[in-house]
Amino acid sequence: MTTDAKILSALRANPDGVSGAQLAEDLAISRAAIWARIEALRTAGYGIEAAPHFGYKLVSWPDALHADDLLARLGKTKVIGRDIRVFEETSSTNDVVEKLARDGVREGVVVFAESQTKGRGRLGRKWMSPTHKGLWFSVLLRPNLRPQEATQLTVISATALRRAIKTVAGVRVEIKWPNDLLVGGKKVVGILTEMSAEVDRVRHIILGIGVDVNQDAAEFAPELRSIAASLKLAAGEEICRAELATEILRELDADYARIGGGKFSAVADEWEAACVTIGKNVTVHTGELKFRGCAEALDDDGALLVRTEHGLLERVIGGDVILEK
Ligand code: BT5
Repeated sequence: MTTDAKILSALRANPDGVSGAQLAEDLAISRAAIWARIEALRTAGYGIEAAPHFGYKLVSWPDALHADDLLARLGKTKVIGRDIRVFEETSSTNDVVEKLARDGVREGVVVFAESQTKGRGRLGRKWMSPTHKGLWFSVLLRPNLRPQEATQLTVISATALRRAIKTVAGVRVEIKWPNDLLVGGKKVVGILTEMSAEVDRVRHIILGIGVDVNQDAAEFAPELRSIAASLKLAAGEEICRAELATEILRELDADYARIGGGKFSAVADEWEAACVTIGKNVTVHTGELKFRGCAEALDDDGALLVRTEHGLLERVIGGDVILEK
């Protein structure tokens, strides 16, 4: 952890205040150095009061993502969030993480951007990422999985996001296979899983996650207004993005450990219970193929099992699934 993260962590752990002398001792640096870092944090928008007897006290924080703040809020995780980086603007956080992956950075690094100029969905679609309104981030993973098991990671992302959103925003979201979270039928989260693999082994996976957090209805592009929503619109109040971000990473880390521990089936059960796709008539588009059927269940590796109109059971591992009304 950096010095700033340690200071923020200590301030959060001591809501009544902590003295400069105590901070200096705990962090093994001078009081002057503590004072300099407190000034820098104030410049970054943190409201830190200095009271004669209680020392420093954190009274407010900016609506901005700050790597040190996220690390301090998150505390220790097994893998995901050991390293967090925040950019004010990038093309796509998936591209930034792809580069880190090629440079050999270890798994668990998370890259957030306050806005993306080339945020993308699947199949080259655009993902709107307005500044400071959502969580636009990507996670690098190097799981011990076969390529055909990669869908498991989209599945755990959905369950982790669902729990975190319930805890922080109090909003119950539904899952639509494979990568959407919906509120009242409108999309609030999209997940883009990109993989680099050999024939029988995943090299790395990049989980790209977009969460619409604090947009008002008018802030969505006209073409998205009937299909997209934000958590603020669903909850009726502004959501603290830093708090939501850290809760998501905490839950994701827990579910990732469940996969590593061979407990994917438990996650799959939770996923199925929250999934609006199961039991519905659907139209599936995969590449050139298009067929209709009934979504019956999730397979062991995360694939969707669809019983076609002709009675065949098809395993769907990608593409688009449209729910029939
Ligand atoms: C997705 O694709 O839903 C995956 C979105 C992943 C976005 C994250 S943000 C961080 C990381 N970096 C990236 O560059 N991407 C990831 P798909 O299922 O193809 O859905 C795309 C469609 O969703 C678009 O064609 C629009 O109709 C709609 N859409 C675009 N922006 C949206 C938004 N902000 N909220 C809801 N729907 C949106």
